[in-house]
Amino acid sequence: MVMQWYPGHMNKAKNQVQDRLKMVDIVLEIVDARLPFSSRNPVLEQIIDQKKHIIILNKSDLADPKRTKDWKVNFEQEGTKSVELDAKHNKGLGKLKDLIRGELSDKIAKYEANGVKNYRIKAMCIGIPNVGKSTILNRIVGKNVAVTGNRPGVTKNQNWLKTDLGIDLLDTPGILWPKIDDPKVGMKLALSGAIKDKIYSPDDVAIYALNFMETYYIDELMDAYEIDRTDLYNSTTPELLMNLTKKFGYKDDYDKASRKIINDVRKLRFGRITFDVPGEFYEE
Ligand SMILES: Nc1nc2c(ncn2[C@@H]2O[C@H](COP(=O)(O)OP(=O)(O)OP(=O)(O)O)[C@@H](O)[C@H]2O)c(=O)[nH]1
Ligand SMILES: [Mg+2]
Repeated sequence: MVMQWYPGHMNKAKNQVQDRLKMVDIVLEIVDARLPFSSRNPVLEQIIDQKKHIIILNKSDLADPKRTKDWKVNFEQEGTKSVELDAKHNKGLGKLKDLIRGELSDKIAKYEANGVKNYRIKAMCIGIPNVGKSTILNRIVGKNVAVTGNRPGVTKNQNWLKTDLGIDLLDTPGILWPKIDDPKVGMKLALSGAIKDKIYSPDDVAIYALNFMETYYIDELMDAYEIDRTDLYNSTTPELLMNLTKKFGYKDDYDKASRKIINDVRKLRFGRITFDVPGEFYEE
């Protein structure tokens, strides 16, 4: 399943990011902590390459804490500072603010040495849809000024938000890249909620999720759906989906069962799962 789209507004949004880049002092790249690799937009990465930037691993409340630590080390080794955040429950905000101020300390010192008063630092928030960009900015501002929602494509335009930290924050619409070549990346994006539900086929995504859990979170999978180990070993993943569909009482409605499984993943029925495994992307 190769997912392909390029709605006009995504193209426009990308150009807008490029335009604004000259004006800002720092870029805050927001990724989903459940998929810190797959939720990075390679097109945006290219654009921001030359700019000071940090990575925010948001939705860390949904991700596997051990893997989040591994990813932070991984980014650090690549030369990019990162911080984990749970914007929903407002956890990690202090560290984020310290990191932003720390990264901009040269700039701030320069303003102060030159006697510039009332200076404004400008930060731009970028990332794929639904990773929590607007929620994070609301947290930094301290009130709900940006519109948020649990679906991709909520923010339609760039908006400047003022904070009393002397920082102006630019909220931007989530941007996906034109063509997702790696089917696994597509599955993970669908699972996380970055892609509109009508674009992907739920059984492909559910089978991907079941297969991933069979490999990395087998106990959690068996517990949640009361699956016997022997049954699990004796069936292929598509067979497992068929068996579960019956077990849920959905007869042969695999779509309905698949949507339930996807929902269960999102609602932590199997605990906190991270779908990107550090190292997996560098093997040849
Ligand atoms: N569990 C959890 N949910 C979060 C977190 N941050 C944001 N959310 C939820 O994720 C959904 C999307 O948040 P938004 O802030 O609208 O995301 P966005 O990146 O601005 O999305 P677009 O504007 O569509 O690109 C909302 O339902 C938020 O409540 C978090 O740290 N943890
Ligand atoms: Mg938004």
